[in-house]
Amino acid sequence: MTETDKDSISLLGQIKDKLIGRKQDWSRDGRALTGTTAPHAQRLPPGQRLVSDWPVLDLGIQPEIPHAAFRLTIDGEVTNPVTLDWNALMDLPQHDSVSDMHCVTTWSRYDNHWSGIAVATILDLVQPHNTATHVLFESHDDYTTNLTLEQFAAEDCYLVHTWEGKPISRQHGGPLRVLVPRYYLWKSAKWVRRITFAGADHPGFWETRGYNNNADPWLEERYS
Ligand SMILES: Nc1nc2c(c(=O)[nH]1)N[C@H]1C(S)=C(S)[C@@H](COP(=O)(O)O)O[C@H]1N2
Ligand SMILES: [Mo]
Repeated sequence: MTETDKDSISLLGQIKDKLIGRKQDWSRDGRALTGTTAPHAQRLPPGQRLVSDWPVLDLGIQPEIPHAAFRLTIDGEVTNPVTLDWNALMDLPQHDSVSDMHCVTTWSRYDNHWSGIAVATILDLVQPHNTATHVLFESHDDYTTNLTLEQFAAEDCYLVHTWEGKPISRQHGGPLRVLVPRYYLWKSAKWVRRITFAGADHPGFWETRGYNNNADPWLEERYS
């Protein structure tokens, strides 16, 4: 092991200690509890700073998916598995919404205007079995992320194609991305191609690389 390796390992240890320490402080003064009892009483989650631009974060691949080639498969523990092309997706009821985004790299962006398909519409369409407890998302860059069905079924979750009145750009996951605004943005898959309902949890790309499985910004669930 080189000195640099040792330095970075002890640095990680310090960060981890600091994070654990902070969480312990919060749980002592009860602040962590606001995440479940009054989630949005404080609009800016702890440790976040407001930005007015929209940063781009991904694995370095930004797949291009023309509408003609677009397919979204929704399968797993459901009564009606479907593969939707772009027209089928657009034929579903469309909804507008406004929500904030919170990225684990500490930026937050308020009042984003979206259009897309409500998760409730998707649930109506595919009819998850009552054995379904979790959802796995797969994207065209092979990124994956996971949620509980309860997290995904929240009323502010959408499959979105439009941001501020314009098609979501390729760099931000267009033509279609997932939007799960009450969790850190790594839970919102860009370029989504498959949504699988399951009876067990399947941790995704970041969740198997040290990120927190639950990812609630108000509980500062950044790392595992
Ligand atoms: N397909 C895919 N989705 C992804 C990612 C990715 O690398 N690939 N990165 C995640 C992370 S870590 C973040 S912070 C957000 C960033 O979204 P943005 O680039 O539109 O800001 O996308 C999430 N969804
Ligand atoms: Mo991220």
